[in-house]
Amino acid sequence: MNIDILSEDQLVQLDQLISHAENIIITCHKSPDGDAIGSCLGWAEYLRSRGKEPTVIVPDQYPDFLLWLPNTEKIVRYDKHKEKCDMLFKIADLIFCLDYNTPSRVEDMQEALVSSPAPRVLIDHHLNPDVPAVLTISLPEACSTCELVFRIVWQMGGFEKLDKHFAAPIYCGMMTDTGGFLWNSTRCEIYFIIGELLTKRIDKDKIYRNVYHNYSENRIRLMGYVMYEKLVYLPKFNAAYYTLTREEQKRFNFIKGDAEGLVNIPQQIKGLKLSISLREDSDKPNLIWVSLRSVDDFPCNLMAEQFFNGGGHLNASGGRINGTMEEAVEIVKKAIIAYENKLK
Ligand SMILES: [Mn+2]
Repeated sequence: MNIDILSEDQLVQLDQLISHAENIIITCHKSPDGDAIGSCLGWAEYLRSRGKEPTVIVPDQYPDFLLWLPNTEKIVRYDKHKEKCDMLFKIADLIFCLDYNTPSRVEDMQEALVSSPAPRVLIDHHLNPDVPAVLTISLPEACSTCELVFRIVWQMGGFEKLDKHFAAPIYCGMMTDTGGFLWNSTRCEIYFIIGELLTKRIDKDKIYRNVYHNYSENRIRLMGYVMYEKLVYLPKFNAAYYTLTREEQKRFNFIKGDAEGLVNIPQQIKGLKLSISLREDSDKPNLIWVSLRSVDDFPCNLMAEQFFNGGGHLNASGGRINGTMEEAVEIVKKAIIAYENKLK
């Protein structure tokens, strides 16, 4: 299968940029996810196989469920080591920008990134790439930046001498950006790549467990409680919502991230189009966080803008309400009625 993405000129240019560079930095966006971290680690591994010693610099903390990835201990956090990182950006002679399309996505690291004299190379799959770079490798149809990193390494002939230290992070990023190959993952190139990654003896089932089977007992019980006691299902509107108060969060020893993904669960109800979560802030009174999920063409983002001081993507949005939970529930009911035609 031909999975080449670079033109002959780009291939030569990238090869020469790497060959001539001594101080290479690899960066990704703020709040790095599996694809951001995976692509940085995979690309670093490739550069090491070419005798380079790149530094992976990330703007801030990445999730615990990625800690098992090989070489995470080598990652430098900008928020923790600003001075050291600023110095590295000054002496850098090549910077890779992975998994983001515009400099503002690195937030506090932006100044260091754009003022560095080093040429930048962008490798990304978001729409409208806008990072000043000598080489922009952008392919929005790719499932992940990890897919792009693989295809570049493959085309450069570097895959053969790499091992699972490359394959594991690349697989991990492809998996997390597709929700475990549940969405945006129907292109056959993806499975060609997975087939090749498996030859490096990664345990894909274990990678899945490391990332997704990572809950505390409390979180599992909270999930059961919310779905059994708190979910309000409105079959006439193909919608559902639930509330989660501060008291309840305390009862289940709620920690940051425990509510993550809860709002997706009601979507497993047959025919459901809209799921809404209302969660009281764990500290601030009268602040309710709203999450919305939808399927097909139901515009969560418009509803979030109109009713919840928020916005987002077509099928996944968020917002906030300043008020009590009772008031928030009333707003949700109004919003559902306002969108009745689109829900039925
Ligand atoms: Mn990505």
